[in-house]
Amino acid sequence: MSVFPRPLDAVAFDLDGVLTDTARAHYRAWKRLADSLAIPFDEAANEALKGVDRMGSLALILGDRPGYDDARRADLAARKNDWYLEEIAHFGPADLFPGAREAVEECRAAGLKVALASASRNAPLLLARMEIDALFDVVVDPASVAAGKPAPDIFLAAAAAVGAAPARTLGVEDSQAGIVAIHAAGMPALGVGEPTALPDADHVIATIAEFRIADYLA
Ligand code: B16
Ligand code: MG
Repeated sequence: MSVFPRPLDAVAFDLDGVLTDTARAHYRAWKRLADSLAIPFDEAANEALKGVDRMGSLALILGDRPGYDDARRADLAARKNDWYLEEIAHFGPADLFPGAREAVEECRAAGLKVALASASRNAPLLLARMEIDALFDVVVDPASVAAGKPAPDIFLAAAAAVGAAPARTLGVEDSQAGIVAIHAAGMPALGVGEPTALPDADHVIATIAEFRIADYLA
């Protein structure tokens, strides 16, 4: 039985892969790093990195290869981020997915609080460049939570920051790690993407253009 429709007070959106295609930019930057280290890395391997924070992603790429102490890892992560910043240097409102701004505006119009629950430390920069920063009541700082996705911390922080109960906060995610995090927080989970890649989501839409808050709100 579907968990929707249900009473909701808030929506916590993921950013990368939900509102904009930075997933591609992350992939290209990680691919550049992996190639420079002669570590095999492809789009299939990249799936596991989606939603996972920067150091966690690097750990997944390096695996158990020896010779990567903390200082080297910090250096590699900084290099990847520089390349990522190059990738998003020209981002603007046109880089929002079709329907992304409307999805957030619809939630606000329905009287719901809107939070951003992105693992990306670059999220505030991206929101500003895409000119949607003013639409969010709260942007959770991923550095402020103890554990990244798939831990529930960032979604719990998002709900708490807007004063909503987790069970009345809809989480919207494109990554399996994110769906696991949403459920661990006790929230209903809407997946955006390929249903087979998001088997645990309570419902999956192909893109954010399909998002209609009325489909989920009782
Ligand atoms: P940064 P999300 C996540 O954003 C990305 O999906 C993930 O690929 C990335 O490693 C992570 O942000 C950290 O990003 O290096 O910019 O801090 O999907 O949670 O919005
Ligand atoms: Mg994402």
